[in-house]
Amino acid sequence: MQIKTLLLSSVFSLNSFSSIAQAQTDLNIQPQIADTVCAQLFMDINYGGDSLIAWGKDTSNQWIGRYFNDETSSVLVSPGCSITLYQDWNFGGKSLTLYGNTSWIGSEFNDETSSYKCSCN
Ligand SMILES: [Ca+2]
Repeated sequence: MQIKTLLLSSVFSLNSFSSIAQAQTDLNIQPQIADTVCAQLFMDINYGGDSLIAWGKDTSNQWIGRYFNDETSSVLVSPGCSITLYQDWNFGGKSLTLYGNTSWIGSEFNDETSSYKCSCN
């Protein structure tokens, strides 16, 4: 229970990609946590490059981490889910809400995301 709480609250607060990868590995042995993918953020257009998964039906990340900061260019959004991307950490600055898969988030928001909120029906 302690591990589940820790993963849910901190997996996207981790600063390095290696830490994120480790957390995702840990999630693989907790299938009840990994059941819902709210969205998947990609560094490149057309869902290319390294990606970051937003696990859970209602999740937020006030700091996307140094590795992913100002990198997001495309996003897969699970059916029934939506994600709001924020330009600054702690949900600050401009925002952009996506309601479905978005192969290119547009020049205005490209490489700008520093935090996000994601939820599913
Ligand atoms: Ca990018």
